[in-house]
Amino acid sequence: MEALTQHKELKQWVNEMARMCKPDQVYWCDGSAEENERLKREAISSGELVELNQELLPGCVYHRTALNDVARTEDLTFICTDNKDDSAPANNWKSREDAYAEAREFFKNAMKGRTMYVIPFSMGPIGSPFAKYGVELTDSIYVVLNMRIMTRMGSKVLEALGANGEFTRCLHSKAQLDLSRRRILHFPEDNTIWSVNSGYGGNVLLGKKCLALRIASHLARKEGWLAEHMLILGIEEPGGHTEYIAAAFPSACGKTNLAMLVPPEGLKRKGYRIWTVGDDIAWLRVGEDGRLWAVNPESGCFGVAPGTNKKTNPNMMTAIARDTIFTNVVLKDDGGVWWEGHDDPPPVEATNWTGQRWSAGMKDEQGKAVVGAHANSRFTVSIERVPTRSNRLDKLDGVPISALLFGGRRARLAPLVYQAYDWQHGVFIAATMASERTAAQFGKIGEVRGDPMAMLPFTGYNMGDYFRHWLDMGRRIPNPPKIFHVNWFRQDEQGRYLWPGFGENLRVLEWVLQRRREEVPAVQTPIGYLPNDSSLDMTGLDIPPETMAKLFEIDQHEWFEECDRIEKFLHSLGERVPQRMYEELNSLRGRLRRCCGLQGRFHAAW
Ligand code: OXD
Ligand code: MN
Repeated sequence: MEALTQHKELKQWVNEMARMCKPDQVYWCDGSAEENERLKREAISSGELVELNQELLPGCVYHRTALNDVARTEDLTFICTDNKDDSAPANNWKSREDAYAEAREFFKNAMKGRTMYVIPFSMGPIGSPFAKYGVELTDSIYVVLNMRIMTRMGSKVLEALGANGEFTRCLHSKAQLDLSRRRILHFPEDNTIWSVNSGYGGNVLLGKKCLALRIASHLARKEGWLAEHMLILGIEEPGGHTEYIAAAFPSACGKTNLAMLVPPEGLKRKGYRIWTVGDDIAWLRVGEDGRLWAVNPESGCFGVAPGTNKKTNPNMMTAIARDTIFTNVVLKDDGGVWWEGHDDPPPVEATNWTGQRWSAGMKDEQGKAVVGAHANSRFTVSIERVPTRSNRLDKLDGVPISALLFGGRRARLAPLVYQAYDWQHGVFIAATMASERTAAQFGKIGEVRGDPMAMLPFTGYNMGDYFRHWLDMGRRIPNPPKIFHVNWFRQDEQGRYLWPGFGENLRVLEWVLQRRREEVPAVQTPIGYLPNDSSLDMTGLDIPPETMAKLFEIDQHEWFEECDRIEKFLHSLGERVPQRMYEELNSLRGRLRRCCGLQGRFHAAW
């Protein structure tokens, strides 16, 4: 197909990349439903996709990645700049020149015998002041079909680009899916991304992590806004007014579930409703009214399947009943899908994510249980299919943000919720947050790692500069959102969760909004403001006061250890970490010394 564009630079670049990758043909995607169907059929006949049972799951398909290609490979992900300090130490660094030279070898002839698809896409509503355009070249139909769900893609983006619009140059090839030659390379100085030898979503849907977080965070710093790993949620309060919050949690810590939570009975009766704006990424700008405004640059969800069911996320279960791409889950013999934590009982006749015949309870030769779905198996679905989708998804100026939440998975230490004293303290809390590693990253699951703003794997520049940018943003927002830390995952000594989570988290969000409006008092503690015993609405939730006390306990000894971890962590991020972060740490230590009782424990007034 001839390119329907007058954009000379774009055409030249496509030709140049085609000369390197040598595809048999180049195909420009128009984004139409007809094209989607045609490509889907082609992928089904080639075996790249499996058609699922169309009566059970209309419009749904199934895909398996290579066994060595199931999660983002952070160790093979690089921010490539001329000056090492502009990227390292939190990022892996390569010089621009070296990175291009090495990857050129991997891309050379990589698309022989294949088609190169040209995908023009927009992150953010087309025409919005937030929108950034990109063009991804790929030899994978799976990528084209996913990009059509996750972004606004096709001819309308070429129109918006006109003859000389700015765009991010995204090049992807599966090549041979060779792990030793896998590279996910970002060139912020050239507005370019190259990804090779992978087929896993987070590595290859280049609009998502690569553009909307790593490249966008670099652009955001230059242009005075924020690109963040945050869900965006509308909370319609009794009376019909909707407030919006954005919340950052590391991968696989429940952003998708929180973004579409179902209010518990008591709160529903009061009149609360939830509206989903986004489940993974937020772009935030200062609006003319002096508030912070957010858009979700994506148009779909690439969610983790295991654990998703009618209890944890009924809205998502409705969404993925049609027009969904399932990756690395269990394929049932009846053409349905299943994963650990699904509502249905485990299938007797099925194939697991590795393609082996499988049934629940199966053991390998060492006697270890064989899983059905990979722990990081996924579904890709349009946000349009989510019953709680907000009617402001396509609003060009987004939604105004009242509160920012940060949180991780912490079995100990962090109370259910606490509020920062002010913007700078909030930036410190966010910059020093930590979480236990999950299956979304390669590495040792469960290990606590510092993950500033949940952006450790996604900040496209020096982390110290990123903290400074956050501090500077505080000065630019006349009416800034309030900042909170939450931890839904605190456990008792037996490893049992103290808080039920999911829909019940709305009780915490209600307090957050009340605090934003300064409607309720709070207890001042060494780490921030905590709710007192009358300010969380606990109607219908039967949690003993001892458990509540544990949820809000601040253990002085553990917090001093945390301060040591924070100090080491800040040092590990290099010289550019602003002094103000160390000053906040000193103040925290001082408050802990002054405030804690004789037993070294401090309770909010539960
Ligand atoms: C994701 C991730 O896929 O954070 O959203 O890994
Ligand atoms: Mn994510």
